Order: sequence, then structure tokens, then C-alpha cells
Amino acid sequence: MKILVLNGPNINMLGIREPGIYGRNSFSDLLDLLKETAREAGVEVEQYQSNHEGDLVDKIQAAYGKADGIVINPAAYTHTSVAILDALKAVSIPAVEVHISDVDAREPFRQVSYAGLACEKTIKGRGLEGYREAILYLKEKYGK
Ligand code: CA2
Repeated sequence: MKILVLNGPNINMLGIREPGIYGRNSFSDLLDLLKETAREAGVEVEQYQSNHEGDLVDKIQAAYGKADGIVINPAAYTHTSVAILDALKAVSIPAVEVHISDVDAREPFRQVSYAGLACEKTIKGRGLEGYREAILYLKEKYGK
């Protein structure tokens, strides 16, 4: 089973500032967690991070016919991007939305998710562990 993990803008800056919101873990810790989870679950995980909306759209389109599941943290694009929503709908690959912080407990604009409309599950406020939960959920439901 192949799972594509997508991360949007500034996720590569994790651990550098705002530890009260995103925790002390770095982006490199996230990459380690993904590798460990892939091994544990027996799935193939590809991670892609970009600060550019179109690059994320391109990556979702390229997953068509290749990935069996998508885990996506669109970061700030969560709250603005109809393009990412449309790309997820176009490929129709089972997708899980992840947010490190509890977006519902933050500013009102963070409580709107476009991408989430194309995701069958949203995990928020669980820190990096949310990515692990999302991968295990997809493996459990669609694993082969
Ligand atoms: O909680 C999440 O996972 C978010 O998707 C993270 C995004 C934010 O825009 C979303 O509303 C919620 C931000 C990504 C990381 O931003 C940083 C900001 C300061 C220092 C380091 C990273």
C-alpha cells in the first residue's frame, strides 16, 4: 500500500518558533515519525512538503492511479485553497486531513477547512502523533 503524506507552507519550520502551539518537535522529527510508522504498518510512505499551492496540486494530481491514500496537512492553505480541494476531489483517493494544533480552539479563520471537505476524516490537536493515526487509519481501512 502506498500513502502520500503532503505538508503545506511552513511545516518545514516546525520546532523553530511557537512551541506553545505546535510543540517542540522539528520537521526532521516528523520525517522520522513517518519512517517509523511506515515500518510499523508495513506501508510505503512518501512525504512531500511545499510552500507553493500549485506544487501541492501537481503532487495530488500525480498521485492519481499511484497512491492508495493521502494524508494531508495543507497548513495555511487549509483555510483558503479551493484548488487543493478540487485536486483531492478530482483524484478521489481516500484522504485524511491532519492538523498538529487544535484549529477549532484558535482564530475563527482557522476553523474553516476547504481541503477537509474532500477528506473522510480530520485529526486535529494531536501533535505529530496525528500523522501516525492517519496512516494507521488508512492502512486499517484500505490496506492490502
Ligand atoms: O495545526 C496545523 O497543523 C496547521 O495546519 C499548521 C499551519 C497553520 O497555518 C494552520 O492553521 C494549522 C502552520 C504551519 C507551521 O507554521 C509555523 C509557524 C511558526 C513557526 C513554525 C511553524
